[in-house]
Amino acid sequence: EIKLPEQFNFARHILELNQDRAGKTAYIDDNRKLSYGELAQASRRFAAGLKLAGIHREERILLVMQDTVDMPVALLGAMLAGIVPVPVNTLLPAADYSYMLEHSTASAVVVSEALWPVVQEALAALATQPKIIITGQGAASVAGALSFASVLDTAPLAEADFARTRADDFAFWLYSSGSTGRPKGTVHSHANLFWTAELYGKPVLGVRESDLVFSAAKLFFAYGLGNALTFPLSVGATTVLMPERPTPPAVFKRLTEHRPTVFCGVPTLYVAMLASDELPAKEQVALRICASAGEALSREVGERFHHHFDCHILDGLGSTEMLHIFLSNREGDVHYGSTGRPVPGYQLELRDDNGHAVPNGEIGDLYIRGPSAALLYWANREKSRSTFVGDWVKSGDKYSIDADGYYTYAGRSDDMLKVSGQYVSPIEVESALMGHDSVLECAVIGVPDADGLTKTKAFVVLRHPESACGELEDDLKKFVKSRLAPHKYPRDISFVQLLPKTATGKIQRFKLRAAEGH
Ligand code: 3SK
Repeated sequence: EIKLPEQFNFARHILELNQDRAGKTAYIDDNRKLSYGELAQASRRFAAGLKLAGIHREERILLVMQDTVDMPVALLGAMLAGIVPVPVNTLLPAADYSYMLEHSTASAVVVSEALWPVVQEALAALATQPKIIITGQGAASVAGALSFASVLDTAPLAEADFARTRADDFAFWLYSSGSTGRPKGTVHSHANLFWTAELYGKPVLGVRESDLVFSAAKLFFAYGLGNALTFPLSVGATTVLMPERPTPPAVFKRLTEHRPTVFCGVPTLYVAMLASDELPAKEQVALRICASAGEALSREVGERFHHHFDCHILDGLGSTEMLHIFLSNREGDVHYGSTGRPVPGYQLELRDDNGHAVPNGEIGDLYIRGPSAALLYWANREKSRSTFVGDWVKSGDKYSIDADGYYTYAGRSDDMLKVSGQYVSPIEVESALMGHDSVLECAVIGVPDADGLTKTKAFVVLRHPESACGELEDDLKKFVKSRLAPHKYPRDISFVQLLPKTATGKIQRFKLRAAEGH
């Protein structure tokens, strides 16, 4: 049985583990390759540079960064110094960054040059300004900002100065969204990263030293962070990073040019890849194993992918709170249409509304217990208490178990939707729509498409029903896109005369779902 020492720093652990691989490539992006030796040096320099810039241990730094080799350097460098990186989604509107900067009281924000305009807008709304570090040439035109290169331009942090963190110390945060309220700052420890590699990355996904790993899911997601940092670095593998959005052409380019052996995606992407005319032939790629998470992968999609590439997709379930996958299919035991069985090291329970275990075959609320569980939601005692219940973490998903122990997804226990592998709160979309002058009231639900993927659909009552037209529909979609992260806009809008409501005026979304046949 593995036991971590009390004193443990995940970044230091990774550097020590790969000391003898100094010449081996750790990361490849569109412009650069970084060897393990260079990764160690750059991380140590970044750690020293942050300290020189006046950032102290346990302070947070927000990372608004695209997936390039700078991102692992920033993550590992911060952790080496005991500074807490908070990587965030790069597609958010300015208001979300303002909230996260304020909520985390970040001492610094590290920004990819291309994302500076939206971060600049976010900063304008803040009373207190963090230090600003911008990649590329971005800092040259921003008063007081440091360039990423200048932070790196210092002597590497001496080993004696590595932060003497404990395994249970705060290492990094990830923001996770709920059906109501603001995103929650999910606080993870150094030990948690270690455990996701030990329990899932190595034994289930089977990442090994000879692998070339490519994750379409970005490093700012818990899923991408494991796929493209924790797992490959824990075995000395090489990782390809892609800064742009994971469209099929962008993914095919990497699959055929770099020929990764391990690929991690989400169901929407697998569906889009299989539907594309440009889908590469099996011989053009070198895939050995793939992972899917974010939402349930349908049986047909899994089978079609396997038939085409002769490579399995391991569908699994993880969460930001558990940091990575705790329920999964595995090689030699792939049941498409099911999320598989618990990852050894995690215990799962399905409970009824009274908290009692449900019998096999019945649907229950999923609870998980395992060593990679987050410590808390920052400054949110109420949500921390209702999610982290004793040893157990409430996932918010509903599942059933068949007689052979395989788990099948049965929906969410809250109103949350999973679209393109990311959470969407119907309430958030509704309030964005309500901001449009023409909308009197509205309701948003999830509707499965022909591939079994959830799409958001809005039912809108107009102030002037006669104004309903295709142009207004497009306008409403654009309106939501301009206010929320792009994956949240409703793919379909139906103009209705009224919404089904209870006697007390609560919208009955279940009636809308039933009318859609679900
Ligand atoms: O969405 C998931 O299934 C997931 C998987 C791994 C890590 C994190 C998440 C949210």
